[in-house]
This record gives sequence, structure tokens and C-alpha cells, in this order.
Amino acid sequence: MAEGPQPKRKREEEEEQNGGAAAQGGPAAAFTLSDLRVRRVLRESARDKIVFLHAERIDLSGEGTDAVVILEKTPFQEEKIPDLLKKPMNAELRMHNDIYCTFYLSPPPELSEIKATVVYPATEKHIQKYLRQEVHLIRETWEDYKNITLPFIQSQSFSIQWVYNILEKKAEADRIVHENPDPSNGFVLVPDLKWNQNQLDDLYLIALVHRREIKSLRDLTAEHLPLLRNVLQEGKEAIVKRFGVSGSQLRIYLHYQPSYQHLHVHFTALGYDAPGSSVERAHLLADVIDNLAMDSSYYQKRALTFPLRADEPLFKKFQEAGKV
Ligand code: M7G
Repeated sequence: MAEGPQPKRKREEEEEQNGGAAAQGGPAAAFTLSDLRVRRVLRESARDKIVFLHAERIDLSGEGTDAVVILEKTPFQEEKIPDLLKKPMNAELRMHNDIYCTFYLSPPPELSEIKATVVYPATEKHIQKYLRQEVHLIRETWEDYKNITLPFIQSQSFSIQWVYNILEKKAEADRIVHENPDPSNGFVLVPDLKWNQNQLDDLYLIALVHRREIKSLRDLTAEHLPLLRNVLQEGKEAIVKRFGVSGSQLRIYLHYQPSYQHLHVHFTALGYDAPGSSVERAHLLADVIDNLAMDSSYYQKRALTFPLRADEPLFKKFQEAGKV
């Protein structure tokens, strides 16, 4: 059974005992998936073969700690497809009409993997992130950013400890595809949590910059051009070298608003309709570079559009300000 990170309380106890070595989301493991109990389905998609669950882990005193579990049927791996037909398995003929027939297969475990991503312990914000909700577009001016969005993200946003763990090689160190160690203009390129690396169709990597003070697109000025150019150039070179996918077949972009307020760049396969790659959220890195080269304060001037769920506190702030 797959093992996951330790619950926070246990992690903290161990951290005290060993001086922090197992802390900060390292490869420590102490629970199995079967420890988790499903509370409700937050969202599911028949098209994407994915389900988002609100789960909990009950401790010995009977108290539950929230978790989010994402179960996703993995894409086909080309080299394993012949086995699907050849390996002895239960293939039930459900329909036959003229030249058309439908079989339902029960493949052996190695050909029917399901990827499970666990967030544990999960905050209310994690649960809300995956809950299906009505979505609205916000048109945020620079003043709105300063007066509404910035104070909000400073008061509450997702922890970016996982980013620091990668930058400090406390987690995912063996997954690093490329690093430019320069503290100002350097970054780390790793496979995204969403990609299992078994096939290139849904290739997904992220570049995390070493500088810690850049929250998002809104903070970028011409001063950051060398950094952004490094990410674009070296990111493409590293991906063609490691995975054989050329730069012209990659979608390289930033999200606005990002969920995590530490500058990062998404690299996805052009043919993959990655979540968050639509026009209301994705900004191509090449365009961002051009915009900043033309006008250093481009992103401190223009209005930016982004989607917010109706139940998000930030949406309520925009409503209160009469902006929606
Ligand atoms: P985002 O635009 O801030 O938010 O992107 P989004 O999750 O709403 O798209 C953050 C990206 O980092 C996403 O593509 C996540 O899948 C990815 N990501 C998140 N976490 C917690 C991890 C992690 O622990 N490791 C890695 N490798 N990727 C992560």
C-alpha cells in the first residue's frame, strides 16, 4: 500500500526529537491509504476520469483530521497497450451489432493503475479548492490589486513550504530535471505533482525561481527579465534533452492568480489540455517577457482577468467593493 507523509502532530513530535530532520515534508512516511475514510465527493469528471474526495483520518482518540484525496485513472502507456489485448484477462462482450462490438476488460493491476494524490492534513482552503462551485471572472485593475487582492493574499494564502523544500533539496531532490543555482536569476525545474512521467502526452513540469520575494505576475518588472529569459531558454533546453520534446511543442506559461504565491512557470505538452491552461488564467512566458521589455511597469498598470469561485473569500471582497 502506498505510504504518505506523516500527520502534522506526529511530524512535529518527531521534529522535536530529531532536531527537524524529518520535518518540512521530506520523504518520511507513516500512514497508508486505507487509514483514510471517504467523507464526500467534492467533484468528479467522467471525461477526465478523475474524482476529488474529502476524506479524513481517524486517530486513536476517535478524532478525525481532514484530507483531500484525488483519484485519477492514468493515461495509456503506448508500450503496454499490446499487453492489454494479449494478457489473459476477463474480457466481457457487452454489445455486438453487425461490425460493431464493445468489450469490457478487467486488466491485471500493472495495466490498470490509478494515481492517488493525497493532501494531508488538508486545510479548509484545500477542500474548497476542489469543491465544484459556480465560477465568475474578475477584472482586477492595479488599484484593485493593491487595495483588495494584495491585503487578502498577505493575510491568507496556501503555505509554500513545499516550494522551499524543493529549493532547499529537502523534498523531490531526486526529481530535479534542471537547476540554475544563481540566487537572483536561477530556478529549479521539476515534474509537476500532476504528472506521473510515464507518458509524454500529459508532460507537465514546473520551474520554481530561487528568489523568494516575487509573488506573481503583478510583481514582475524589467529587472526580472534575465531570470525569465533563463527559465524560458534553459527550461526548453532541459526538456528537449531529457524528454525529447522540443520547445515548439511546449506551452510555457504563468497562472494569474496562482494558488501558490511564489513565482513559478508551468511547462506542459502543447497537445495536453492541462487544467488552468485556458485564456482566463494562463499568460505565455514569451508574451510576459515581451510586455516587460516594452514597458517595465506593464503588470503594475494593466487590468488582469481571472476566475474566482463564488464561495471564495476574495470573491466576497470584490463583491463588497462593488467590483462584481
Ligand atoms: P498554481 O498556478 O500556483 O496553482 O500552480 P494551481 O495548483 O491552482 O494550478 C502550482 C503548480 O504546482 C500546480 O501545477 C501544482 O500541481 C504544482 N504542485 C503543487 N504542489 C503542492 C506540488 C508539490 O508538492 N510538488 C510538485 N512537484 N508540484 C506541486
